[in-house]
Parts: sequence; structure tokens; C-alpha cells
Amino acid sequence: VEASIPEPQREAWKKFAPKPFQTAEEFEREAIRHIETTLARSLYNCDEFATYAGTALAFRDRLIIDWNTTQQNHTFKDQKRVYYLSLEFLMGRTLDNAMLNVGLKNIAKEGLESLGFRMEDIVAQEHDAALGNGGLGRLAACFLDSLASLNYPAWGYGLRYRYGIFKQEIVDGYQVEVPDYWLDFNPWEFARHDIKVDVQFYGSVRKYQDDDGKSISVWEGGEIVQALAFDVPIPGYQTATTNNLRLWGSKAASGEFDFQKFNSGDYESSVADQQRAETISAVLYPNDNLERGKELRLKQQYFWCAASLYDIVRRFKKTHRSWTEFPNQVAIQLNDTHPTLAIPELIRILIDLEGLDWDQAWDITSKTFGYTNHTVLPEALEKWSVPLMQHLLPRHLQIIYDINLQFLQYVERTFPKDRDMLSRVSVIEESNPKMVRMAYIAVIGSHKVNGVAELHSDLIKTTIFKDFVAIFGPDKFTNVTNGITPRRWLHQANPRLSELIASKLGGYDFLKDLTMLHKLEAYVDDAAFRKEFQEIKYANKVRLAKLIKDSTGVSVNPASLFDIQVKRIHEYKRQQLNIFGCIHRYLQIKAMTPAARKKVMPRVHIFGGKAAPGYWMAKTVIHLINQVGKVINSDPDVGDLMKVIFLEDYNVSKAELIVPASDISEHISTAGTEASGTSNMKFVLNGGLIIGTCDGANIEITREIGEANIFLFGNLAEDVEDLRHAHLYGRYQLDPALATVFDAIKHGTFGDASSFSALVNGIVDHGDYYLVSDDFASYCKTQELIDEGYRNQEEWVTRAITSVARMGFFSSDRCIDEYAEMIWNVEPVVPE
Ligand code: H53
Repeated sequence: VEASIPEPQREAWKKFAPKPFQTAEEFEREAIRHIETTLARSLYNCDEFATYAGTALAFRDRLIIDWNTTQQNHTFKDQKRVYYLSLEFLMGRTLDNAMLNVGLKNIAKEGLESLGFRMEDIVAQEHDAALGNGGLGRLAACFLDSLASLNYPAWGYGLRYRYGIFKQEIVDGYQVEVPDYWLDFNPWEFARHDIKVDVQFYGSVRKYQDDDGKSISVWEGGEIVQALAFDVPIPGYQTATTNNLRLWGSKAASGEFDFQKFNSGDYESSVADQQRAETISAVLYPNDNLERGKELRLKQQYFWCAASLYDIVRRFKKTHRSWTEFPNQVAIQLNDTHPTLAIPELIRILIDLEGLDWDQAWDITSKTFGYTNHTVLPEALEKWSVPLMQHLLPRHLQIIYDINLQFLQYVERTFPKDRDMLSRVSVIEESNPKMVRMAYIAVIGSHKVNGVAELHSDLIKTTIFKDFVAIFGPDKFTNVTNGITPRRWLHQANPRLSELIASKLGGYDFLKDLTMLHKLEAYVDDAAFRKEFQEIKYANKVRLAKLIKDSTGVSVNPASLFDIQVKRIHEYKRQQLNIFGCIHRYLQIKAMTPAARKKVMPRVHIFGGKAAPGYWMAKTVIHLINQVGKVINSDPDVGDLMKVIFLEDYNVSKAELIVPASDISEHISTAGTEASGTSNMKFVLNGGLIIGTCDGANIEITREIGEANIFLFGNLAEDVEDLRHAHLYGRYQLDPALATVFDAIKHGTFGDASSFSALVNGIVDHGDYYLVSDDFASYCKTQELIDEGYRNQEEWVTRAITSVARMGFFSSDRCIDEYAEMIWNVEPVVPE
């Protein structure tokens, strides 16, 4: 490649190639240069924000050099690449992570101090990149970190939302949503003005026969929207590999700005067209585990799939290989069903644009895609109405019908006696209107389907995809248990614990091979180690107590047991079980004599999480938590024995502060509903114990750390169906302690009882779908065991340290290696 460039140019580039900074002094020079020239600020108005910006730009320069080299190297090596298609990337802040990954945080700290600033204050200036809702989006972000750290040639593809997940404010105890405009200053993205893709919508399909009698389909008319690429560098930890996350922004296609309207004076409507196009990437849909079937959402999905596939295909075509080589060069992973349209889109490209026949196109497509399922909740499974699909994507609907026809013919041949099977597995649900079942297309069009924890992967095989296991055989279905990146969730979020571990393990290699943590077990009885471990936890609790004080005004005692449940608010995650448990505890304390109260283990119950704006029941739960907090936190009978806190606007950067400060965290979903959960892993890795149901990854966490180190409770997944059935037929007794809790609510102890009647009635009268009553006694009993356990601090610390030592399995590096080997068949590329 280099030889094709003339000698003088090569010489000039070699001579003037930018040199990355190495020392604190060089860093300062770079930061000041950026503050002065890029930002046009000077010494006299260099505040914390300007200093953050200068620091970020200095680090960005470093990343870009590695990024360019990595991309050139990947092109040159020309190995198979992975493309991770995700509608959500919940990245959080970048600067701290970038400094740690390139290994220059200490140098920057020194430099910042000599400029008169503290590292924490500078890092805190950054706005979270919150292009995601919850677990699914954060998983994608952890995967990007691991892919780069393990040197896999991989790209993420997503949407560049102008507004990420809303900011949550709590006003009078209610959630209020405020837009998250995060792009004011975002040094981490590069607009690639030269990379534009035209994406078509609406129109119609014309069919004709060519001279050879071959049937040709042409998608004509409709409108064009332009996709513009924005690239974000993703640095690996202690490697030069810097991968790319490409996010697409929408704008009106250049020819689309209607000059006729413009010239005839209708300027406003021509601008309105422009705005309409930009609407596609304007906002992240704020639902987690809930699909609402909105047209704009389908437009987002196709816009992003079409732009990404065009890009992937263009890159492949530059190598002049035959199409049969495509699956040997390209692996595309579908993060949930959101990118399922990529399947008919690739078929469309291969048949309509590249002239392949159906069998070839199908063979290539199904070898290219892998599909990860993240949920069995019926309300989260995507279905799109046939009329909508016909209107918006007429050619894709035809292809979907063709996929279905071929598939059903195969099923009929294989299971000639099972008439019901055809309607059960059909991609088209025969409802009114007819619906396209996206998960079925994803299963049929992929070569592997995986769940995200063992229980979940077993469940999908016996429930939603049961027939497909019979049709394709069990080998198509597999498990890759989720993981988390130890760089962000240990090293960055809990630097003191990371340092303590490094001091015992002889350095930071464990951040690249988390299974090395097992060596910590040798220190469980080491008094100095234990003391330091405890001190770190206490310091982290002091830090969280400060956040609580600043954001709610409530003072909490860091010596109390910190009990934390932070995650999206959803009925299946059962924050209601937790708050009912709090009320139960409160009523018990109220009924005690002063002498008995002295024996109560003081607790701070901390909640955080967003509710989807249209999810009324979830919002009611938030309101109840705040009302309960208001009463309890000001009750002199209770004092420090109990505090109930709702932390507003839970996000990634707050999680980094909250997770290291837990004694107990709650992962208490109805068994069989939480596919995996990933915060459970983060809490244990940071030396907190967990209370949980036998659900998702809790089960594997138990297997790894041992039953003695986790507080499990509640009914098992296998019993859920029978219990629900029994409820509906009246064979059902409300738990007596829960009945007392409901009485208190009904008597107005926590404000207007009618606000909470739907929540209560859902359990008392409407079948208690999430089994809150069935699990209540076992939950409360287990909370008592936690109080007892926490009293014995020596025992508690042993359990916490042992658990940390046994968490190696849950690194997202292990996950990515499993995907690479079992699903993608890709190899790392050694950096130059
Ligand atoms: O994905 C996480 C799981 C978690 C699951 C979550 C998820 C979403 O956040 C959104 C949609 C969806 O289908 C699933 O609820 O259990 O840990 C990552 O796999």
C-alpha cells in the first residue's frame, strides 16, 4: 500500500507525524494549546469545563493516532471482521476510561494539578453519552471495550440520537422527564462528511422479466433520507487497538431540499422537509423491555440497518472477492430483534442490486448473521403490522413473505402431520391486522441464536423458540452468559479496590484476565488486607452518602447497612416488593418498645431508576417510594434505624459511584423474567453481597461464588406458571404481612391511598402476575438473615472477599471470546 504513495509525501508525513504526549509536561502543553486555540479561551477564563475540554482534546489526539493505525492495519490484514448492530450504546463518560485505557491517567492528574485543578472535578464536567435505556445498551458498551481490549477487528453500528435517554427529575415525588441534549460539546465524535448513504422509504415495487426471463424487482419512488456517519474511537485497555463505533445521523438528502418550494417563497415548508428527515435520528425511544409499534421507530430501525449494511457491503466489495466469501469476511451480530431488518436488506442488496439468485443470497445471509435474544417478556417481543411494513418498506415485506414461504414449505415437508405447527411458526401472525414476528425472522435468518444466561438460554428453547428447536435442531441455539468490563466497573469505578487487588496480585494483569482474582482467596484471613478492604467499602459509602445529601437533603449514616436497588423501574424487576418490604420493616419498628428498637440493624434503602414515560404503573412505584421515604425519613421514632432514598436520574456515571458503595443489592425479579441482569455482577465484583431470586445470571453467580455467599429467596421459574394459573382460579391467599402493609397504604399512611390503589389491586384482585405475595414471606425472612449476617462483620467480610475472588467468570472478555469462537469465527489482529 505504502509503495503507491510518492516518496516526498511519505517523507513529509514521516517527518511531521504528530507525536503523542508522554509526560505530564507534554500533556499540559497539549491541553493548554487546545484551550487557547481550539476553544479560544485563555488563562483568564479557563474554568473546570474549559480544562475538561482541553484534557479531552489532548487525549482525543492520542486516540486518533492509534485509531488511524488500527484501521489501516485491519484493512491491510484483511481478516474477518465483526459488526455489532445495536440500537443502544450506553457509553457513559469517556475521558476517565480513555485515560485509564491508554495508561496515562497519573500523568494527566499530575498535569492538571500543576494547572490548579483536581482530577475528580475535571472528569465530572463530562456529560454522559446515554444512547441507551438499561442493561441491553450497557452490555453493548461493555462489549465494545472488550472487543478492542482483546484486539478483535470489530465495529459497532448504531444511531446518533440528538437526545439520549431523558434526564429524570423528581418533583413532589413524581418522575418528570427532561430532554437530554448531550451534543453541546462532544469531542469524542468525528463527523465523516464524506460518508453518506441514501436510504429509501415508501414507494412501490415494479416487477418485470429481463431478457433471460429472470424476474427482476425494482423499488421505486418514495423518499430518500441521507445517513451521515459519525465515528467514535473505542480504545482498548493497554493495547494500541482502537476500534470504531459508527453512529448514523439523519438529514434530508442533498437533492431533497426542495428548491422549487424555496424559490416560490415557500421557504418554511422546504425547511420542514429537512426537519422531518432529521427527526429519524432525533430521539432514543425511552422504553426498556417494551415495544410500542410506532412508525418512527420502524423508520429508525430501517434507516440504521440500511446505512450499516451499505457500509459493510461497500467495504467488502473493495476487496474484490466473490460473494460466496462474504460470510468468511463478515460476521454481523444482531443485538436483540431491533436490527432484524438487516436480514431482508442484505437479501435485497444481493438479489436486486447484485443480481444473485435466491438460494445464493439466502445461503450467504444466513451464514452471516447471529442473533442474541435478551428477553422472553411478551410485551418486549417486536411485532410490526403488515400494513405499516407494506407502506414503509414494500420490497422488504415481499422478501419477508418469500423467506416465510420457503421456510414453511420446509417445515411442512419435515413435519407433515403437525398442521398447527405452520401457524405457530409462521413469520406472519394471522391477527387483525396481520403482524410480522421479528424474532422469528431473526431465528430463521441467523446461523446461531443465543440467550444471555444459562437459565434464559434454556427457557427460550422450551418457550418462545420451542418449535424452532424441533425444526432446526438444538445446535442452532446456544448460551453466552453476559459479562461486564472490569476496566470500567472495577478499575475506574473503584480505584482503591483495584489498587489493593493489584498490590496482592503483583500488578494489574487481572484487568486483562479476571480469573486471576481467584488468587485473592489466599488473603481472606490476612488481617491487614481485610481491614483495608473494609476501609475502602466505608470510604465508598461516605462518598455515596454525600451524593445522597447533595441530591435529596437527607443525611444518612455510612455505618448503616446500605441496601441498594438501582435499575430500570419495571413490574417484573419488582421494586414494589422492595418498597412493600420497607413498609413492613417500618411497621415493625413502630410497634417495638424503645428497648427492642436498640437491637434493630440500621439500614439505608436506596432506590434509583427511570420509568418509561408512558409506563404508568412504574411511575406509581416511584411515587410510592418517594412517599414512603418522606414519612419514614422524618419519623423521630425511626431516626437512623431506617432511611428510604430515591436517587434521581440514575445513569452510568452515577452507577460508578453507587455500585462500589453497596453492602447488599437487590436483584429480585420474578423467576424466569430477568434474562440475565448485569448489575448483579458489578455489585459482587465491588465487594457487595446480593439478595436475589433464582433468575438470570444470579444462578451462575451462585454457582461461582457459592451458596453461602448469596441470599437467595422465592419461588423457582419452573413453578411460576402453576402459581399464576392458581391465582386466576382463586386458589390464592394474600400473604398476611403483605395484607398489613396494604392496610397501612389504604389508611393513608403514605398520602392519598387512591394514588396507589392500582398497584395494590393488581396484587389483591388481578392475579398478582409477578408473584409479589407468593414471594413476600420468603423475601422478608431473607432480609432478616441479612441483618443477622451483617451483625457479624468478620463473617461478612469473609463472604465479600471470597465472592470478589470468584467473579472472574463474569468479565465481558470471557463473553467476547465465546462469541468469537462459537458464533463469529473471528481471530484477533495483533496491533502494529
Ligand atoms: O438486556 C440485558 C439483560 C437484562 C435484559 C436486558 C434487556 C433490555 O435492557 C432491553 C430489551 C431487552 O430485550 C432486554 O432485561 O436481563 O441483562 C443484557 O442482556
